[in-house]
Amino acid sequence: MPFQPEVALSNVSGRHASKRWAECYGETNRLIASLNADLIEYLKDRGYRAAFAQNAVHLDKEILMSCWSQRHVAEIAGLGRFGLNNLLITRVGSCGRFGSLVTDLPITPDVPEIEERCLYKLTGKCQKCVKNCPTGALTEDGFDRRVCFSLCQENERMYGANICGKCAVDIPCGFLKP
Ligand code: B12
Repeated sequence: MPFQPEVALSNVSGRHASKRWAECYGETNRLIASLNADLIEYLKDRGYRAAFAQNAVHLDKEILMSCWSQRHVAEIAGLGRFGLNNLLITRVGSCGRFGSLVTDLPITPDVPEIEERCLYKLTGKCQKCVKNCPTGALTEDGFDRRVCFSLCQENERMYGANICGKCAVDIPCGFLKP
């Protein structure tokens, strides 16, 4: 689910996230849950089993990981490739969010994509996401989830949402034309 470009634009400047970006975190969480509920009902009405991972939005605050990775599910489902920003870049970009569910509906599986979309991975240049990161959590060598989390917590104290998103906005792969 891509964000609207104006939501991304609101989050470009400053160390902290914009209020709009923070509001959209809650809005998209609710949207993902309601889309999942509708899809599950649709599939069940047609005789298939379906469910979503209840713990998918929760993270274990010790290890800062969830037991369900939406990004890995999306990668396996052929929706995109990981960028230097550590986000999955789909055909419409990396400034968006994912939801998923499991079902026994027989579907021909898609295959993971092979082509890179990250300019840095393609050309060795760009690194705009690294430059945008206010904490240095994101570097050419990788991503430090604890450092990222510390700024997400600053935003949580301001807005009640554990977010940041500077690595997803004002970058060439934020929004792509399919
Ligand atoms: C815990 C968590 C965080 C923590 C830790 C982040 C981290 N990356 O570790 C904190 C709070 C710091 C955080 C920050 C952010 N998060 Co967050 N977060 C999650 C959450 C709840 C769980 C992630 C998790 O633990 N997964 C399990 C581990 C094992 O997998 P992983 O984190 O996906 O990490 C793997 C990838 O980096 C992958 N990887 C990297 N390169 C490659 C290359 C290949 C080929 C492969 C196969 C894998 C791979 O390997 C990593 C380790 O195994 C997910 C929702 C979910 N349930 O998936 C959202 C989620 C990952 N977050 C998301 C977002 C948008 C953000 C933020 C932008 C904050 C914001 N909303 O403003 C930042 C971005 C940080 C970043 N650049 O990664 C989105 C990502 C969307 C996207 N386009 O990729 C998700 C999927 C939420 C959603 N429903 O859409 N987040």
